[in-house]
Amino acid sequence: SIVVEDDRTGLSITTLKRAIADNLFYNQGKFPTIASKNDYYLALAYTVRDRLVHHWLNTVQTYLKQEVKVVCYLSAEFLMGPHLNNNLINLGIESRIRQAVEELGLDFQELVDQEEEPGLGNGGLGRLAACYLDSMATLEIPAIGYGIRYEFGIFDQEIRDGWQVEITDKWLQYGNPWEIARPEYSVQVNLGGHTETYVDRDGNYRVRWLPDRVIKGIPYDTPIVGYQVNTANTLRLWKAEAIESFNFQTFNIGNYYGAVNEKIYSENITKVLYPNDEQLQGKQLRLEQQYFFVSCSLQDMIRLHLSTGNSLDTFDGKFAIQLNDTHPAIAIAELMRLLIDERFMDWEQAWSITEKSFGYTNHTLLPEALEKWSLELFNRLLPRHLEIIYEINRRFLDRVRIKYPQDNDKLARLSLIDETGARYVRMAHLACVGSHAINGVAELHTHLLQQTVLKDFYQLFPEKFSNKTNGVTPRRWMVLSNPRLTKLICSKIGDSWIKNLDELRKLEQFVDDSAFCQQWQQIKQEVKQDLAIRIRQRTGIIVNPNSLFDIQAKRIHEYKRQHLNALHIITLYNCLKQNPNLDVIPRTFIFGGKAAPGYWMAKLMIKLINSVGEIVNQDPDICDRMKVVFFPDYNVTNAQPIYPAADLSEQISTAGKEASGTGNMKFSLNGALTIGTLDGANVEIREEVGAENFFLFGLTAAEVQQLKTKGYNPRDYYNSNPQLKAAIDLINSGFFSHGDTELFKPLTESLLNYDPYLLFADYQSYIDCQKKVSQAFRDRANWTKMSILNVARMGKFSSDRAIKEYCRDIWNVAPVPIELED
Ligand code: 26V
Repeated sequence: SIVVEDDRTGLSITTLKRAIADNLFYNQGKFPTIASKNDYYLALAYTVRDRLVHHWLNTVQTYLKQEVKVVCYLSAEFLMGPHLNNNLINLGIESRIRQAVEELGLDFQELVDQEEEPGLGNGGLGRLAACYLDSMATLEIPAIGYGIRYEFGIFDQEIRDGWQVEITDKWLQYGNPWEIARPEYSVQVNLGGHTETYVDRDGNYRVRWLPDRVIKGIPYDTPIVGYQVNTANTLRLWKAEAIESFNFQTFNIGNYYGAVNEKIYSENITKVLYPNDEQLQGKQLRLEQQYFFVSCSLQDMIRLHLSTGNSLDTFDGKFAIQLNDTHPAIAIAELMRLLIDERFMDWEQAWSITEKSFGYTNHTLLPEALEKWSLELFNRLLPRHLEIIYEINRRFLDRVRIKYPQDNDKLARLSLIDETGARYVRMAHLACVGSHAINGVAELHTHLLQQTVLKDFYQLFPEKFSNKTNGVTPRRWMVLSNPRLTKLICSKIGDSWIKNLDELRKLEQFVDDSAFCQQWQQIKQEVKQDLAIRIRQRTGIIVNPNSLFDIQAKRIHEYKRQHLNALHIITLYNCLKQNPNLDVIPRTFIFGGKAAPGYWMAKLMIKLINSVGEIVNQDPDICDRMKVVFFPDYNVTNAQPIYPAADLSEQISTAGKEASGTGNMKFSLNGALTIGTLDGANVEIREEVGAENFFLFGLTAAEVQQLKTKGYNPRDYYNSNPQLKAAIDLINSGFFSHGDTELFKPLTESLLNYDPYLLFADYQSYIDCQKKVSQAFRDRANWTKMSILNVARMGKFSSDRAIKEYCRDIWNVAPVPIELED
């Protein structure tokens, strides 16, 4: 029989081949003979996009028609990673596409590798937003991700002479096939100027804002396809541009270049992502970015809401707005302004709607990471918002005063304005007061939040607080990144675990099945071989795939303690030098991660790791027993083959400092065992996989607190621990730095004199625990068993579970299945 398939939607191999050729010719404007790899990638990407457009448009139409409640996830970062492969998996068309591409005589992987990943995030927080979008689409939850379309995402990292070098991330330079600009939904955003009061026709006092800058926000939409469902939600990112009319005045008096300059200034707002672990205080452009995307997004919600004929009275019933940290917290003042100044609602009603609409997720306890903006800057940029914040604060403190009469310290601690020195707006306080729900991202973190940074708020409104332990999407972090293990698991327990990760428990019945264990170990071996090849390509270092792959991959930060890992490496090296015939388990130490460009200590940590590697890797006494690798440019693309190759996952932050961690989940889900402290989600991972399948070391958060209170002297540990002393002394001797005894002094001196993250206090416990790891790895059969049990018990850490909890406890939203018409 004859089947006529539409070249835009058909899925037969013949149609797919024709569609790719068609897109190459008509979209790329190339004959096959002169087409580049990237041309072919783009032709393929458009072919895949064509096949999801009907999902996407039907989803949007269904939400509008049924007037459903929509989750609006406000985040300054979305670390999406490459789209092509993910879309293929979620659409379930990977094998057909692969076949079509191969029949065209092309290398599928080579085309996939062409995609520049959208690195619009720093690390955990941005990647969490991406996992949550995947889960919301898969669970058929109506959702829009709102954020910033940075022209330059997180910098690319190169390592030169052991140092990090930052390279501009020009991810858009060859075009982005996954986005569609929607200039017809552009909005205007005001900045600067002043406010004035006026009396309206009914005799009411009103305020208007007379800004001195107006910027246009243009939305760019990217579809977010759910796994094996018809839902395709939207990620809507805003780009800043100049409005044409604003500087007509300048234009007319002949200052053409002045007007063009204005345009350049306006477009600066969405130019570049800030590294979030750098001091951001006082960075005006950062506050402009935050306000810009928040105002665009809220105006967009109001437009959507009114377009279906609704009144703003019902706004909170139709939108659940989640604040991903305090970066978008200005939304609370902005929604108030939009409702009161622009829609003439009264304060009480506007406040009631605002409170019911917002939820706030906190992602860090580090005091230096809590956002605050000086009143001077705030007033200069957002004069009306400052007035609104003062009014929110006045009403809030009045309530506090009634509850705690004559407790001025309490009032000062709770105030939205920090007046302890120079005055600041405290964004976390604004978020707490303006939201009906506040959550931390792991049980320990939520507990510490309630006992420390948000203690007074917890006492005031305990009912607002809850925990939502983070999760990761098994689609990207297992199915896509570890196809071999996915296939093995599916062969045993089917594939429903991909949507219901708790079903991984069924793997427990196979831990004593020796054939299965053999296969499991075999796969780990193959994946390690693949990574070994990549390591050789990227660094020139040859590693032994039979060695224990010990991996720490995450942003470089003192609290994450990559330098503690380095101290272990140096200690092991010293042991081998003293005792050359020592029978040790060969290890490959692999690091990956970027340091914020202005964070000198983190950059020095990278240099230290590379310097130690340089010595260890070429020392003939060490032979094949130790290798140290710094894998450059750790990002989503590079992370995908790293997690599956780990035997050991390093999660060694100082207890109480890592809010949750999500890399810890990705490693364990892929069969790595964890060496870790009782920090963040490590605590819950250990609970789930069982203490006997987890390598625990170090002080607890409470012990850290006690030790600091009592007075911590790192030098005592140095003086009384010969191994530790030897490691530090070796660094200071210039042994790893071509005789330069000064290079690492800032690092060693900081440890000896302050050691704010208690490396020395945890050192011995870590070294002892690493010995146990090595011992355990000798018994490969048992190690494999532990690996299988880790995977089998990771169900809790699916982002699907996390999203279901947000839906139930915070958002009050339900799934909306999408039917495909036409
Ligand atoms: C910001 C700053 C700014 C000032 C200097 C120090 C510093 C350190 C960290 C940060 C990041 C704060 C927000 C953040 O990215 N938190 C991460 O969120 C992840 C998702 O919930 C979580 O897994 C990580 O543990 C947490 O660090």
